[in-house]
This record gives sequence, structure tokens and C-alpha cells, in this order.
Amino acid sequence: MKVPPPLTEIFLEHSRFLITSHLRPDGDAIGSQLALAGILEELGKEVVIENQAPIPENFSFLPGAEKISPFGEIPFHPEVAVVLDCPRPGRVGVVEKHLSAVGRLVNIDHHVSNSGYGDVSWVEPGSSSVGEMIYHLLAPLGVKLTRPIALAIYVAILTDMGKFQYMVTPESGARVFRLVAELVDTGLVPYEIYKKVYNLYSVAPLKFLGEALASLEFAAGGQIAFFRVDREMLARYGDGSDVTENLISYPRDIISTRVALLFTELPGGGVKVSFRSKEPEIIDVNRIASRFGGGGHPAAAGAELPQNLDRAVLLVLAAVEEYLENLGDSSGAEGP
Ligand SMILES: [Mn+2]
Repeated sequence: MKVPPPLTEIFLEHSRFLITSHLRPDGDAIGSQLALAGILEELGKEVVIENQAPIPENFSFLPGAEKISPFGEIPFHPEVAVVLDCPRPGRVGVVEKHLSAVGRLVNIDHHVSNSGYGDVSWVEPGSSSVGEMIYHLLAPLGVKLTRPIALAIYVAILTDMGKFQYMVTPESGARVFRLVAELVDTGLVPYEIYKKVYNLYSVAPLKFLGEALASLEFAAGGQIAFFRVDREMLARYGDGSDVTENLISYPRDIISTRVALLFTELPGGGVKVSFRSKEPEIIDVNRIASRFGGGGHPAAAGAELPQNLDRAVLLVLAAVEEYLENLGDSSGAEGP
């Protein structure tokens, strides 16, 4: 993984930075933002992190979390805006209004669907997470790995790799585990981090999970497993963003399932669709999601549809079924 020299230069030459990431931030969005902010502060830079929404509660234990401010007034005029983990700049939501006022835009991402926007763009589709990419900024910028930076990168990798499940080759597995070992060497306790990130002791996500699992549906002879979560169901379990987080990982353990889908009705209308592929080399869900204006990775992607829930389910199921039918016989049953 090689950091483009113009990126190193932009971080060294400027002194005021705005960092942002995508709507409904996950562990990689939050972790990579805090890690980059930590690195820039070690260099004596002024940094503000601005997201559309406040930090999710399960990430608020991270050092520096109080630096993440919701959209509003920025205390200084940034020279450089850095967008993390966003295939398109529009994914940042209302913060996009502030991006246009900043002279230089930097795009750091690992989504294969990234459009390459920005004055400086660094995209590594083979990276586990943006957090892993941020780690590689340390050496060229001459910053030592501190425990708070290591913790932020650890959470980015832990969450984007589904608790270290998704490294799909020996090479990526060894690379990520070596990096994680170095992070843990700063004094991290993996079990303590796991408990904080995954809300081990809260009741609502478990009750929600029970109801959702009981309503799991199938299509294409069991090859597709999907959940539909409507607003009424979400309302019964709080705000919903953290209760739906891990739902989609469950159908992957069903033998017949090749693609898992989660349809979540959005408060403002429309439907968020999450796609997961158990065989990303054969079934590239980024390609299916991109047909609906979304994108992501071959193994995990997302899209938002303007239709109502039932209509969105029909449209997406038809697209996935067509994709499966077009795979032909040769690639069919032989998953990885
Ligand atoms: Mn990510």
C-alpha cells in the first residue's frame, strides 16, 4: 500500500483541516476520522471533525470522540477538507455544503465504486478499511503510533472486517493480523474493545434480533435470504440505527444462502438496502447495488431506493435473481 506523494505533501504543507465521513457513520468512518485527526494533531495541525449526525453511542468511548461535532459552525476556516470512506462526496450529507467552501478536497477510500473525486484521491479497494490506509500515513508523515491512534484504527478494522471474518485470501489475512498485532502491542485489550463496540449488554438489539430472525424470508430457492424492517418495527426498539447494524450477518451462516439483503424503511421515505455476498469472487454485490445508484465492495454494498418498502423488495429481488441466473452453470455451486 503506497501513499501518493501529493497526499503526504498536502498534509505537511497545510495547517487547518476539516475531516468528515458518510451518513450513519460506522466504525471505519469514526475510527479513521479519529486516527487521522490524531496524526494531524501530532504534527501540530488544527483539526475539526464534522459529521451530519452525532457519534453513535457505542463509539463514544474512543479517545477524541468529543472532537466530533455535528454539522454547524466550524471554529476556523479550513484549508483542506478530507472525506473518508465515501465513494461519492454526496455521502457526507449536509456537510457537503461546507466542502465547497474549502479550497482543497482530499478523498481517501477503499470502496471499489469510488468515483475518484477530489483534488487528491487515494483509493485502495484491496484495503480492509480506511483505518488500515490511515495507518500507512504514519511513516511518510513521521508520526509514531500512539495508543489512541492504534485504538481508533483497531475499531475501524474490527468493524469493517466483521470481527475479523472478511479477509478472503491468505495474503490479506496475514497482512491485517500483522497490523492488528502491532496495534494491540500499544496496550489494547481486544475483549474490552469488543464489549464496548458491540453493546454486549443492551436488551433492545437482542429483542429486535429475535423478531427480525423470526420474519426472515427467502427467494430463488433459498439462495437469497432477506429481511424487511419497516418504520413501525424500528420505532418499537428505539432509533434503530444500532439495532439493525449486525442483522444482515446472520443469514450468511445458512448453507443455501448466497446473497443476504436487508431492506430498511427510512424515516423520510424510501428504503435503504444492504447487500452481502457469501462468494464475492462470483457474486459481486457492488455491481448489483450500482444498478440502483449505490455501490460498495464485491462482498458488501448498499443503495437507497425512493420506492416504498414492498416495491423496493420486488425490484431488488428481481435484479439479484437475474444476476444469479446469468452466472451460468460453470460458476454455480462451487463457492470459495
Ligand atoms: Mn469502510
